[in-house]
Amino acid sequence: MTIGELRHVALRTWIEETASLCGPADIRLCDGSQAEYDELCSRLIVTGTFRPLSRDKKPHSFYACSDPGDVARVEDRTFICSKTREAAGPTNNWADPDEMKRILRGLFSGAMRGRTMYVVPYSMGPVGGPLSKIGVEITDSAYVVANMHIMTRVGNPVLEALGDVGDFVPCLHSVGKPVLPGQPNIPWPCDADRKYIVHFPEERSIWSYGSGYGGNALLGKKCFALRIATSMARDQGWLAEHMLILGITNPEGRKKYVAAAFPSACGKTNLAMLIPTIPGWKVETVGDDIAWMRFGKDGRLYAINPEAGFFGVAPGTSQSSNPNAMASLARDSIFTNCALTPDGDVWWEGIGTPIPPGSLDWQGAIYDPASGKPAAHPNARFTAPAMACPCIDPEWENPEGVPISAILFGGRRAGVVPLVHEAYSWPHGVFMGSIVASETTAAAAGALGRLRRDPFAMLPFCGYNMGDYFGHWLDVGATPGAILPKFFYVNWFRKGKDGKFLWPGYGENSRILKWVFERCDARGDEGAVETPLGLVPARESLDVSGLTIDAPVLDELLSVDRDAWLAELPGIGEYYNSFGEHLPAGLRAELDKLGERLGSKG
Ligand code: GTP
Ligand code: SPV
Ligand code: MN
Repeated sequence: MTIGELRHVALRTWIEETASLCGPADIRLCDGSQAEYDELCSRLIVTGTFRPLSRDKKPHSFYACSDPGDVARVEDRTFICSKTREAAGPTNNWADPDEMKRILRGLFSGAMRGRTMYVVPYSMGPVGGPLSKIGVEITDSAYVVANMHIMTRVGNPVLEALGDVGDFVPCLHSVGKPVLPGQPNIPWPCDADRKYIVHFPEERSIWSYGSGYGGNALLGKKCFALRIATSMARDQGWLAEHMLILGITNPEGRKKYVAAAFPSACGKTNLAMLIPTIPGWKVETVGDDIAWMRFGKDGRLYAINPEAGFFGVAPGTSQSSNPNAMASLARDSIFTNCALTPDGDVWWEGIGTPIPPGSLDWQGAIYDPASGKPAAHPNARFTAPAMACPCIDPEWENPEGVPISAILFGGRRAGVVPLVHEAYSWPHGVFMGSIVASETTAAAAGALGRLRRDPFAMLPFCGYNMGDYFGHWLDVGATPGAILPKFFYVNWFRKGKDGKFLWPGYGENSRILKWVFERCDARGDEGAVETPLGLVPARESLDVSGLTIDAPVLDELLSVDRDAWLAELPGIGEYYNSFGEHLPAGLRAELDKLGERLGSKG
């Protein structure tokens, strides 16, 4: 189909206006076919963006190195341009929408000269499903289109579902590097010093300029499925969350679904694909990064994974830590900022084997182990099809979603937060989510290991005032007739005095999932012990059979440090004050209750 043949007038008009603004050499409407994907990959080999990996090692897969100035999400260049600053709230960068449009029009003017402008219709969620939504990304990056092919459902079926008048989110993207006459094309074009990742929540549109990397450029992911979707979800009474979704089956064959919100690079992909170390239990993956949830007719909360692939952290992924991820990326995948071995395979720190001599680092230079630098960038990523995951859940593409029994929050926290605790109520769970604090990771540009509040793991992803977002969660819990999931807060990252993790993590996290599973069926505080923070496992209810862990270590992991929590209270109070009148009274009340349970004098 050509652009002129498109029957959707608003879509055709937007494409034509964008083309006249950006001035591309040609326009291509993507059909989503395998032939199109293969052709894109061939083009990317010509520009030096892709190097094919060895057919014996990783069939039909490619290695890409980014510009060193374009390696992660850029939170300080990400904007929520609602009409008022207040609507964006204190946690987002705000700019006046008219002023921002003026800046963006200037940047996009002629930005695609000498390039192909790709028009990519895509669906977040199974095409045509009741919870699914359509976006159209216009981009001048073939790398982005190839990744969108894996990460979302793209092409003709989406256009059909869109029909003549359907709603879509316009997502405009340019790497900001026109190819001028006589200039060679470069492998990773970008405008590293002038990035703008901009959202217009009222208009429900996205403009992204200057970056070709991950969440900055694959606009279906964080920009649409979280920032724009949160604002849709608030208006329409559902939830768009930075959560994995997994199914867990007990030895009797009973199954429950669990969603979990952990900040970027804090273990969602690993938990979603976990292989239980406890006999007879099974975990299956619905999604590893994003959940869209709404109540079903039976009153339960149903979740879909809006994505179709995994954009996973490569370093630390190995046959022993996450064999299911290793199988997912065994073929048909794209690897960005990994190292390349002389025999045409990829490598990264923590893959489990030493780096072969003569490997290239993430910049394509011969790797020198004596340099002390990592060979793969810490935010190196694989883009792999979800379908290829050996433990993909049979229901993962059910357009109605799967019923959620428990919601987990978590973060990277060396101290203070116990291995697991359960909320006393829905408002208490919302309180827990609101105070999540985590050490920053390489997933975003900026300082590493800095402790910050990352409420609901949504700090960089909430498209409106975070105080109102907390209120929306409280409202959802008050839905008449709702059968509510239970809330838990986990921390795999508590460290001992020696600086080492106290908990082995990964597959051993199944022990915590088992307790969560059993708590969902339990009456009252069966299997649990009350603490000021919430319910922690009664020692005999946490299955540690076959695990070598010293009793004092387990005590420390499950302990609630009253003094440390008393010391946290003023900081939480100040943090809450930053939301002003947007902080729901119900959360202030939960903070007061925590203070009372801790025995604080006020
Ligand atoms: P995003 O894709 O950025 O949203 O990240 P994610 O939340 O999916 O994180 P992922 O599962 O990719 O894990 C990130 C890092 O945490 C990797 O280096 C993992 O090896 C490490 N990790 C994951 N689970 C555990 C765990 O249970 N214990 C410890 N110590 N590390 C873990
Ligand atoms: C994250 O940072 O949470 C990611 C990677 O999942 S990105 O798609 O780049 O946002
Ligand atoms: Mn993520």
